[in-house]
Amino acid sequence: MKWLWSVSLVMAGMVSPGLPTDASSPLRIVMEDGSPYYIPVSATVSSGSPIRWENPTPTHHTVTYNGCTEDQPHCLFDSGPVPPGGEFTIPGLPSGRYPYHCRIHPIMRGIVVVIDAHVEPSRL
Ligand SMILES: [Cu+2]
Repeated sequence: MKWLWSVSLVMAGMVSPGLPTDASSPLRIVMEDGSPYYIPVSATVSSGSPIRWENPTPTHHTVTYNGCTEDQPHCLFDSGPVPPGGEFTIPGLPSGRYPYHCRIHPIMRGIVVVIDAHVEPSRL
């Protein structure tokens, strides 16, 4: 039934079949208890593409943009505690470099590099 539903969406024009898969499906980043903690630790994604962090570890972690401090309002994303088995997804970001860390374990650090997409994201 699932493939039939997908075909129906494409035929109805709700899903553009011409977009590359990396522009529509989230980039996956997996949290780990050991170094490098976020895999990949440096993730590159096109602007407008969503990013999803998954937590398969037995402990809580966060995905917190480094600009998120109590003194600064420049908090572009902060997951809050993501429980074991949980995940956190953000919509597309504009191009730029976004270093982030885990509030609970500050040794955990990663970066998302967003590059300009050549294809306009679909407008639904
Ligand atoms: Cu952590």
